Amino acid sequence: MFDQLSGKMSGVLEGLSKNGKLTEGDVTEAMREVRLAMLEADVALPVVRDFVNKVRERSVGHEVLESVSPGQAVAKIVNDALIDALGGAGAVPLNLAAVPPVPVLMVGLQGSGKTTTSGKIALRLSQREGKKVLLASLDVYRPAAQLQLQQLAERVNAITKRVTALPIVAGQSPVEIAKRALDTGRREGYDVVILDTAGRLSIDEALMDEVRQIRAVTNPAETLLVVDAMTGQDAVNTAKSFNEAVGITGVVMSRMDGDARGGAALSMKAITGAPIKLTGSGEKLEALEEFHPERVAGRILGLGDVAGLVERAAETLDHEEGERVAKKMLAGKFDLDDYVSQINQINRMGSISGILGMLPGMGKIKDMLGDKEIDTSIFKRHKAIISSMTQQERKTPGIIKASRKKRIAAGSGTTVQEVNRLLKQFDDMSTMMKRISKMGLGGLMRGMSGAGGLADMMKGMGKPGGRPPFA
Ligand SMILES: Nc1nc2c(ncn2[C@@H]2O[C@H](COP(=O)(O)OP(=O)(O)O)[C@@H](O)[C@H]2O)c(=O)[nH]1
Ligand SMILES: [Mg+2]
Repeated sequence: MFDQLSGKMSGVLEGLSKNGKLTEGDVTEAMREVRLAMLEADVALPVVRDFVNKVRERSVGHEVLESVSPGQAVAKIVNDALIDALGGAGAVPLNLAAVPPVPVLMVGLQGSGKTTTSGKIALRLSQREGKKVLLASLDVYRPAAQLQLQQLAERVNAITKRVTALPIVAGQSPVEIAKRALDTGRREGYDVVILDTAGRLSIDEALMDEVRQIRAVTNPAETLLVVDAMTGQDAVNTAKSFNEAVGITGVVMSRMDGDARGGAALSMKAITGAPIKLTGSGEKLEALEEFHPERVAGRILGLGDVAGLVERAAETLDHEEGERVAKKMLAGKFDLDDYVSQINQINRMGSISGILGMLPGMGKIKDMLGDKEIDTSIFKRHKAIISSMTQQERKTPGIIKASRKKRIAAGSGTTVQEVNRLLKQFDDMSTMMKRISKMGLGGLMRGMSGAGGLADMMKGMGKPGGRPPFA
């Protein structure tokens, strides 16, 4: 997700930062490239046009072009405009402020991921907020669909002990099931009732009618549309139709783990007015994330998503290890041993390409591997190289000079070039992390645009001996 766009956008901004001075012509040229990159990423045309105009307008003023580092000033404008397009700073949380049992209605086309997402949301609410959740399948067209939700509920319940599926009663209509779900929820003291509706292969009146009827009898606090990120513009058009026909309160974008180009995420808010609230990044129950526009913008511009990574690490690793890694990362102090520990945890944390995208400076390793299948053998080789180092070398890689490199390469069955590459990449990673840690986790969370955010970070990077921000 966003790989190609990210590569191009950071390339354009890097180009701008190289020049000390910028002319209006430079900005125009850069915006032409940004426009192409966004169109290639499948961003909707009106959104692209708006974005480019906005950035151009803000960039060609005197304050920007005559500033000390105009390239970085433009980069900040681009960052802000990306955050806007993605829905504005800060994740939009699920709204569960209603009298329990709070109904949450899941809608969308067939195969978009509604049932899976219902299970994921049940896990999240029961695990993090201690909510008691009832899952009800209103899909009466495919008998297997109700069983699918029942099995999901059992899997979630095995983890949190607070989730149940509404018993299946043959012959009931979706509206009848919805009423029964709310009655059961009330009687048995559930906090949330998730109503998983049937989809259709395409949008039709019958589907919309059914959703409208269910809405009318349940009055849901959230009507969440699940769309498949891989379908690009179609996802946006689907959302537009659903919003016009039945009204939605938020979008869940599934399959963010696929190689979608990212255009749907960038177009959703502008075209539909509905915020993306959650994203799905895999088939596992844990693969559900909040959507933080400022973090996504950071990833698109190659700044990495350290906040997201730290969060994910803290959730997935055992708690102590999570705290330890998070602290060291934020202190800009992690060493090669920590890198190995990261490698060891990567499988547990989810898709490798997802993690690589979150690590600042790791974009290059990803390019090296090509964008087909991420080949995990590189990590095995890195582990081999690091295991051939002494304790001291792992803590202070700076001491590894020519003769040590030869010894390490021989010991690990690799080459000096490979050792060099690992050290260089590790160095890139540490530099980037130190820089990001300067603004603090809080600053990062508040968004990369505010005071103490990207602007401050850029000041640091503009210092003599500093590196360009997007290198
Ligand atoms: N890779 C990936 N697969 C997903 C994701 N969400 C759902 N799926 C898969 O998509 C398929 C259809 O999902 P399902 O929940 O049954 O869709 P529904 O018809 O809308 O209820 C299933 O095989 C899911 O495992 C996701 O975020 N990533
Ligand atoms: Mg389903």
